Parts: sequence; structure tokens; C-alpha cells
Amino acid sequence: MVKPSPDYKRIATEEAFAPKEMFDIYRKILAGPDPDPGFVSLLGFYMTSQSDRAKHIIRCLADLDQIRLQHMDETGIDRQVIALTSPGVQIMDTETAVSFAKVANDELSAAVRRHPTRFSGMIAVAPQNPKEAAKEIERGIHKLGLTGVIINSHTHGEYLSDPKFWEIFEAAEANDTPIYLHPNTPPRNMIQPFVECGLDGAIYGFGVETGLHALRIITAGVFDRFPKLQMIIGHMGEALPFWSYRLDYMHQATVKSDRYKTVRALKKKPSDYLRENFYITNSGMAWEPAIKFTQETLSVDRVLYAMDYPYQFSADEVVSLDGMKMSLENKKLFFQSNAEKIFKLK
Ligand code: 1DF
Ligand code: MN
Repeated sequence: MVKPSPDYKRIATEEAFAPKEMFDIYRKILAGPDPDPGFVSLLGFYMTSQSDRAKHIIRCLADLDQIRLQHMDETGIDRQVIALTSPGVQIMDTETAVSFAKVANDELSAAVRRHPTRFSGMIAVAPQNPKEAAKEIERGIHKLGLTGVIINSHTHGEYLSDPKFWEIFEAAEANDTPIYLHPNTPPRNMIQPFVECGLDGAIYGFGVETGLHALRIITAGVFDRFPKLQMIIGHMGEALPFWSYRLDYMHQATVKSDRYKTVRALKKKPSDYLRENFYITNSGMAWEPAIKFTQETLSVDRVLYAMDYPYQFSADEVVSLDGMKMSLENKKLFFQSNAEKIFKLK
């Protein structure tokens, strides 16, 4: 049992849920023709495995009441910012995705209203239909009391760097709400070397896929077009902070040598966008040196706490993060104030 901290609230910002009905849709997709190999590897596993881990995860994902609250109490979590688990609606056909995003958001909104001091929720959207996604962002903010937009990385192998998706960025920027770019398994045309050795999931494939996605968004010039847009990435920035120096050097060298049509001059260096347009959570990485490095590379105002419940549910991690050698002021930014600011929590 981890006690509440007297010095700060612990707000966990990458916490997952799944409506029960979503598993019915997933079962149909898995039984259908040629399902996505990453989806089969990930959800095919969790939905059929009799392992303790899989059973625990499926049970916790579907609960937005007593199980979740009890687990939060056990680990000293004051509030969860909850989002539809990966790949959410992005694995569905367009029509199902658009309609199911609304169902999931209604369900999450009702849970937030039942437990307003313990839960906040992000808006799920279907990038398959950018216009509807933009409308759902409006509805989520103005009618459902949700905050932030969850996008579970690629959608059928397509990336938000493609301008056809940019209405979604426009809506997030206009509503002053962040987009959380959460991992997915690598798409069909990328997954083979990962899945053949069992490294396609959270252990590594997630990070490679999502780091690539964030970098594509940067190099496509999204933040020159939408300078106020804020994105959040988990898992200590999917390694991008560590790459900053090389990204800046090689981006500039590539632009200068006119090597690719797709790599053109940007207003700023890639790492400048990381510092000015990204927040980073430590989901799945309860590791002090990486947290401190990221605070130093971005700023203490842009690194925040996440547990990654129920995939990573550990009281020991909370205790170890509490014990980081860090000023109380910075620890409060990490656990509480940065989340309150970016998600506009009250
Ligand atoms: C796993 C990890 C699955 C994370 C997730 O969603 C997820 C996992 C399906 O361990 O299989 O969000 N994660 O963010 O680390
Ligand atoms: Mn996660």
C-alpha cells in the first residue's frame, strides 16, 4: 500500500481502458480475412491467453469503477488520465471506427462524471475520417468534459505526417488541447523482423514505431504549420531526446545536400520542436537517470508522470520515483503540476 504523498498529487497520464464491446469488434477482426499481424500478435495474445498477466490486463481494462479505484489506492495514485487502449478504433474499418469512437468517449465521459476527482479522460478519434475526428475533438472538449486527444500511432500503416490528416492537428490546436501519440505495433510492412524474434510489442517495436511517427510529424513541417500544437509522447519520448544531437546534425546535412524531396528546410531544428511542441511522460520507464536526462534536454516543465496501467502496475515503481534525488519543486512538476497544466485539470 503506497500512502498519498503530503507534498504533491500523483497524476498518472497514460492509463488505458477498453469498453467490453470493443473486444466483440476485435474478435470479428481477428476472425476475418488477413488480420493485421501486429494486431494478431498483441490483442490476439491478450484476448486468448490464460496467463495471469493477460487475464489481469483484460479485467482491469474494462473496469472504470471499483477495481481501478482500488488499484489506484493501493499504488498511491490520486488521479488517472485515461485513454482508449491501443490500437483503439484505428484497427477498425472507417465507418465502425467513427461510430465506435463516440461510444468509447461517451463511456469514458460517464466514468469521469462518476469519479470527477479521480479520473480524467482523453478523446479517442478515428483518423480514418479526419473531418469526423475534428468534430469529435470539439464534442469531447465542449460536451463530454474530456481533455486531450489519444492517437494510437499509425492507422492501417498511415502516418499523421500525411497532410490529409492535418484537420486533426488544426482542431487540437484550435481547442488548445494536446494530442497524445501513443504506441501501436509496427504496421504490416515493417513488422516482420520484429515479430519473428518477439520484439514487436512494448519491449521495443512500440518505441521504434512511435518514435518514427513523431519524427515524421516533425520533419513534415507540422509544427511550422501549427506552431501552438502540443503533442505528448510516452516511454521517455520513445528515445527521441537521446537522438537530439544526431537528428539536428543529419537533418541539416540532408537538407543542404538536397537528397530527398521529403526532407526540406524547417524553421527550427528537430530538437527545438521537441523542446517547444512536446511533453514527455515516463510511462513504462520508472528510471531516474532517463527522467533527469529528459528534464535536462527538454525542461522540467515538460516531463510528466505516467504509470501505464494496467500494462505496468507496480507500487515499487511509485516508491522508487518518490525517492528520486530531485528538488521537491521539480518532483511536484513531474507528478502533478505539469499534468494539471497541459490537460487543464481542476
Ligand atoms: C502494452 C504496453 C500494451 C503498453 C499496450 O496497449 C500499451 C503491453 C495495448 O505491454 O503489451 O499501451 N504500453 O504503453 O507500454
Ligand atoms: Mn500505454
